[in-house]
Amino acid sequence: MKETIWVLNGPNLNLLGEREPEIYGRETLIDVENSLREHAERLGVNVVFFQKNGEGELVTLIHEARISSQGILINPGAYSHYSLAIYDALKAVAIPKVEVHISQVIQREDYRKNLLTAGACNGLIAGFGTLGYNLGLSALVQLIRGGK
Ligand code: CA2
Repeated sequence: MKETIWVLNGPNLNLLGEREPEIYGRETLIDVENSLREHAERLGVNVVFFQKNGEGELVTLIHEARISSQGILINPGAYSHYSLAIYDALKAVAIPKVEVHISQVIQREDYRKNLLTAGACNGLIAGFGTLGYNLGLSALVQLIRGGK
């Protein structure tokens, strides 16, 4: 049976493509989801998409993902840098998790260099633009199938 991956995007990512193209590119979140859908087809997995602006909403989805999915691909947006609640939720869920950032966060402002939630994930992909989501999905599928 096909594995199911939940793709969670955090605050403001619904506006992707509308501003700061020099940092985030021109693709919209719909473009990202379409590309991930195609990539998922190639990998033979199902993908289910969510975008939430609220911290608690993301926490609830992470809890639900442990029952309804085999892996989480997450871009927590600005929460990545300080949300202990999202960190704890990710820690509590024992399925593979990969965090993705569109921008190269470690080359940006100091407050973006603190990657709290990534510490609760199996791995982190940053700086490859929206391609990072597809790279993250590939990594996640390997983690799930390889059992690493
Ligand atoms: O690089 C990333 O993927 C970020 O997670 C994006 C977050 C930012 O707070 C993180 O530090 C790094 C910001 C998302 C804002 O999304 C928009 C992008 C372009 C246009 C409108 C919103």
